[in-house]
Amino acid sequence: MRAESIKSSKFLSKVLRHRPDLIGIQLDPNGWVNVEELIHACRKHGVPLDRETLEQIVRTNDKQRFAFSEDRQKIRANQGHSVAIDLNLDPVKPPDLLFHGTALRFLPSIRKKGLLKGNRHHVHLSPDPVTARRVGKRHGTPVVLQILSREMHRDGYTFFQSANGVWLTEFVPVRYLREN
Ligand code: HQG
Repeated sequence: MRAESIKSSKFLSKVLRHRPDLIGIQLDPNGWVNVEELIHACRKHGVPLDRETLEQIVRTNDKQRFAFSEDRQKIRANQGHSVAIDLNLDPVKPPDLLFHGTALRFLPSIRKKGLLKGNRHHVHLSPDPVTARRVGKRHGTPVVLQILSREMHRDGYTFFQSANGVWLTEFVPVRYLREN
């Protein structure tokens, strides 16, 4: 992706997940915004976006962070929101194990409190340890935790999977965490 597209992509993440107000737009209850409205608002705020660049960002984004609606009139972020929207995801049975990448410095607190969702809507879990390590690295020295997702599911915890393959759940209590 070109540097300019990466910059626009980061800006889009911010606007579509956390700060639609930055460019004076509102997300609908399911997180969608009209594409033309988004482009217009971005331009008005000095971000030179056009339909072609947006299509390219959605298509080539390394983690498939964004999706168009079926009629391609609307766009939303696939996960990671802090604003109150409902992605309308259906509960899915998770695999036996999932993974969570975090930083070493968070471990003492995680050992005490479990995995908390913080500002986001869910705790984000990865399908494999390699992906989890990459996620953890964003915060410092990475550590990968195993999540006993089969047991959690059996005990009544609900899991969702975002359109780009990230596993989501409300909270992971300490008893379902393994450190090796
Ligand atoms: C940690 C990226 C202390 C948690 C990624 C994490 C993901 C605790 C940090 C998505 C804790 C929150 C989300 C506790 C959890 N005490 N720390 N009890 N419980 N934490 O960024 O999972 O590139 O909000 O381990 O790939 O790192 O943005 O969550 O380290 O899918 O598309 O608190 O963001 O995707 O950090 O990442 P974050 P995350 P994008």
